[in-house]
Amino acid sequence: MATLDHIGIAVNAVPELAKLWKILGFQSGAIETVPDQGVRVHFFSLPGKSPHIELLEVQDIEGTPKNAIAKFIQKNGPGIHHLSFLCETGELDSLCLTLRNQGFRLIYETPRIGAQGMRINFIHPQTAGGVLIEIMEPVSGGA
Ligand code: CMX
Repeated sequence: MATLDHIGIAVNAVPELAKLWKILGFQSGAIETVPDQGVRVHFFSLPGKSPHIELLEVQDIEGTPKNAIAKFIQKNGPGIHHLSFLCETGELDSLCLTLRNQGFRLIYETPRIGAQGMRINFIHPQTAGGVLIEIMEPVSGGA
């Protein structure tokens, strides 16, 4: 079973939005650059509770082939970019297989490593009602 882990929000102005989430009681956590995704992730959490918030800031990295967040902001402006669901370690591959077999389009042939060392894949918004859905699992023995 997958649970809602976080909501990813594409942003231009991190400091203003950081202020908002702090007023709402969230604590700012780590800031992590994920070169593979061309993004800098700012984590905000309610202590001990899910879902948390990830503010996704474009990180210009030379050699990044395609920057999903930059393209999203260019087309839509800032806003909710994805919902992310967490499953148990060892469940992601079979979940991907089930989704594929049921006609859902996955972005990656095999999961990649994303923020916080998670194994991640995405369900394409065109087969998910216009919502980009991330599915992820902690890496075995880590994260
Ligand atoms: N939410 C909803 N719809 C989206 C979307 C999003 N986040 N991103 C793109 N779309 C829509 C586009 O607007 C487009 O709609 P129309 O066909 O109606 O015009 C459609 O999906 C397909 O667009 P596309 O041009 O074919 O594809 P894009 O180049 O825009 O790429 C996607 C879309 C999902 C394949 C790409 O963003 C991707 O590979 N995402 C996975 C990686 C990612 O998002 N990384 C950033 C977060 C990383 C992290 O959290 O660490």
